[in-house]
Amino acid sequence: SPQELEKQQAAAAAVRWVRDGMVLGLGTGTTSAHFIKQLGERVQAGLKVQGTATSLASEALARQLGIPLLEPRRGLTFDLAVDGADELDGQLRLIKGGGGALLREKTIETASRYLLVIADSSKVVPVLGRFPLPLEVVPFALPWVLDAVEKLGGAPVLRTHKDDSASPVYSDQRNFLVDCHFGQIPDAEGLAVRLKTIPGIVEHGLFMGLAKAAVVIQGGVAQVLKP
Ligand code: DER
Repeated sequence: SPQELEKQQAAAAAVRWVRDGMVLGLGTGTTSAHFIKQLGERVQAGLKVQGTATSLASEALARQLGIPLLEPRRGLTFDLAVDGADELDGQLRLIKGGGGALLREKTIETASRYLLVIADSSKVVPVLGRFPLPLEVVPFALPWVLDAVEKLGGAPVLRTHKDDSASPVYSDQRNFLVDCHFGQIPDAEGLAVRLKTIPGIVEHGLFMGLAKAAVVIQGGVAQVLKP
């Protein structure tokens, strides 16, 4: 599909940012999967990098492709993290978490010197919030989190599997994921602060002040966007 091609193009552009010796944060989602696959080809051709993945799924893919992986340890920082986004605005504020990996993504990307977002053109928005904001929630706290999110103006929906089991989707940390439909988020910083006061919300999908650049395919060409 055209969107899949754009994801591959964005991933290919990002691979060219990688230098020998880099310690990389490896993102999660379909665009990041293209990046990891193309990075794997360069590793097999002799590129010397190490990485830590932002999800068990990305870790398995990277391992299968022979990308040397680093376990979490004190003081570990990343030269470059490459990851997708569900939405990005003009200041490179992001909504992430569509793939359910927001906790490890925000952890790794906060420990990274440089976060490069890779995205197809459909992700660029004037105002965040059309995409429902993902939260990672401790199961015990769910009812009260749903009440609190509603009070903030978001319609919260527990993320369930789309098969007839309708069983909850679990994060890699065995927590629930809740998607909050705000429609538009005019004050993302204010909402981020309020969400952090709600007990049981482990992490939210607003990523602000983290992305230094984004490679977005526009008109079939890779554009580099900066805040
Ligand atoms: O879950 C995530 O944060 C992913 O990076 C997501 O935001 C992008 O997923 P996609 O590349 O499959 O569109």
